[in-house]
Amino acid sequence: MRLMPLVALASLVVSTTLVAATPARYIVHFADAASAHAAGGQSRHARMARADMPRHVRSLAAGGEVFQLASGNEARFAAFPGVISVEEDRLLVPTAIVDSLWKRQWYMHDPKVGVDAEVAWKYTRGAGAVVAVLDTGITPHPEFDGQLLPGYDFISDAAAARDGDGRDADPTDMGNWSDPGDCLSPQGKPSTWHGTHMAGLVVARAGNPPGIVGLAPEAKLVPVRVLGRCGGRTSDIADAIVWASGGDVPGVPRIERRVDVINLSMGATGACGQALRQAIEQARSRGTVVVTSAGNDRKNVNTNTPANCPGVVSVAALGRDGGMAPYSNFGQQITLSAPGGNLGERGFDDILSTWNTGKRGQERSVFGYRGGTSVASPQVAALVALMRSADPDIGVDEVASQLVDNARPLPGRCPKGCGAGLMDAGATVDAVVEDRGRRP
Ligand SMILES: [Ca+2]
Ligand SMILES: [Ca+2]
Ligand SMILES: [Ca+2]
Repeated sequence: MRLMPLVALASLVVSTTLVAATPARYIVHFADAASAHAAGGQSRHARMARADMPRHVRSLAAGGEVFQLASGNEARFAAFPGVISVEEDRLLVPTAIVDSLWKRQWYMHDPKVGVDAEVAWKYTRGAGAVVAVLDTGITPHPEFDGQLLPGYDFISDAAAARDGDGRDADPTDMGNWSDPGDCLSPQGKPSTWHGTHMAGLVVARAGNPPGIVGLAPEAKLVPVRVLGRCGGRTSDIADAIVWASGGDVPGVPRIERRVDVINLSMGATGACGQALRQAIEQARSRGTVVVTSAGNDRKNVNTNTPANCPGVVSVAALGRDGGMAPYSNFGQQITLSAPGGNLGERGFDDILSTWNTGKRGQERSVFGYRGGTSVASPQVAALVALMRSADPDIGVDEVASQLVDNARPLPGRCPKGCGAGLMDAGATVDAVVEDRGRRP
């Protein structure tokens, strides 16, 4: 993983670009003021006889005369004496403020292995849709300013939560570092800021601040904290799924509106238990799509839960070459795949998103690369947000079938099963918009 401190980012660049406009106006340059004057008079006289002659508009301060003329009649200027040159009075538009790390977000725009974000953005950037990320919580980051809705902290064990109490309304990520001997592991590990990385992939702001942009930058994100020290309990995760999808959880105020999609970039070995099964089925019945990572165990996905739960959209990871990433789970229960990176061989082949420098507690907000099926899943969740923004009435099963029907054939190899192929945001949103138009 590589860190890119915020301070190293180049300043905001706003430049202008020349673009060709409908050439209805021209700037004509004359050899001398007398010729210019004569041309102005000539055009007035000529127009009394013929409406398609140039009309003088004004003189420019630095030289040149502006004329209006029907497009394609430029030859009319030849009748003027002393003309040196004629140029279109072209329209200039501000260049979009580009996120300075956009080029490094290959997973969004690479023609072969990217998800085709820009085609989807012709229709929508996610306005009106809401995504819940159930994860380690959230850290403050300039890319999240104005992007978050109130979340909740479902970790009921204060020791795992590290915030001094059980469930509460503050989903701030307190860090999930472990000391040697913790979590049945001899080695200690630094905090992962996993939820922060997931959130950026969905809703990092377009343009300002000029870092990255999420796939659904006009959607809103509900940060829900369920993973703490050594992970998260099924019981807390099941309650959080019910809550985010608009259901009642005793002792927790109901969410203002059910989210369109829940992202679960998490897993454990084993069958799908009844608690998660019921929570997911309830969420689906209320109209919330559940997207999960397939897991990074190089195994059949049917060994990993919740990716093996009925009704979920389960997402395998592709490497930089567009084939199945070597760490990814696979198999018949994969719905589709998304870019997940190569896991660290070369940092920039992984997935860039929002991050924090703290080894234990939070420190500075930065950007960092991570790989895994974890980072593949929220890209699909963000696409679901775009779909719901394009068509708020699209149902849970229709979302899944559109994702599948519009996935691209894999650019690389996946003999063991990567579902329908590579998620294609452009083709999928295009299809949703078309179908919406057909609905009576
Ligand atoms: Ca707490
Ligand atoms: Ca808390
Ligand atoms: Ca940004």
